Amino acid sequence: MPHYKLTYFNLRGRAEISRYLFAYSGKKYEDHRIEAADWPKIKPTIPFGKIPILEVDGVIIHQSLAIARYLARESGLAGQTPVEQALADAIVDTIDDFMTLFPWAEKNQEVKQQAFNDILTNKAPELLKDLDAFLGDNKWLVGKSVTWADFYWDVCSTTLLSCKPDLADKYPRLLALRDRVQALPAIAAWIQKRPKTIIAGGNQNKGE
Ligand SMILES: N[C@@H](CCC(=O)N[C@@H](CS)C(=O)NCC(=O)O)C(=O)O
Repeated sequence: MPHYKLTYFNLRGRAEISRYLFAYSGKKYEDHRIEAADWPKIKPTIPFGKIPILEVDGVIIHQSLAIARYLARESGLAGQTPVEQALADAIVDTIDDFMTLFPWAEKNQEVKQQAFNDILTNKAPELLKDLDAFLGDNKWLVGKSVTWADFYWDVCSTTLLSCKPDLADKYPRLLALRDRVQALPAIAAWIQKRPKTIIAGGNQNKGE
């Protein structure tokens, strides 16, 4: 098995989808978490200067979703057919488009909070309505078995619900999907044991 080293801040953020995929596949990896204070001296040593990165036997892969897609393919979680794979990719990109609307790195807390409130109140309902319609009464978002799209929904909605707990109350099917993902034994075990970290931009008093 290759030697895997995942580098990110001590946050769930853009690394958590890959941590879910490692947890589910049972592959061993180094969950390397760097301190924010050390970042300025580490940044210039990293190709493209952003994290997460995944080292696979020393080869550096950047971009969180390229990393996660690679791990999903390796673990049979990318979708069972080329069409399912495209649909899983599309759902991940749709959720990611929404997550990137938030000004995670904004320093002015008032501006940041206002932007978060605006997006959660005015833009989230459309995404949730569309995701709920896409899921329908199916067990998983794509095909007949769990894929990384279901994981991404759980990872991102955990962050969103921490910012606005009643966000998805109108969508019990989407909430039930979260429950199904979190009930997978390997995911349940990871959620139990993962470091309790803050959410950049969310409720900083809540250890998530
Ligand atoms: N699209 C990239 C975004 C990477 C990114 O912006 N990472 C942030 C942390 S979430 C980062 O490295 N920030 C520090 C910096 O830009 O110096 C991905 O998904 O990996």
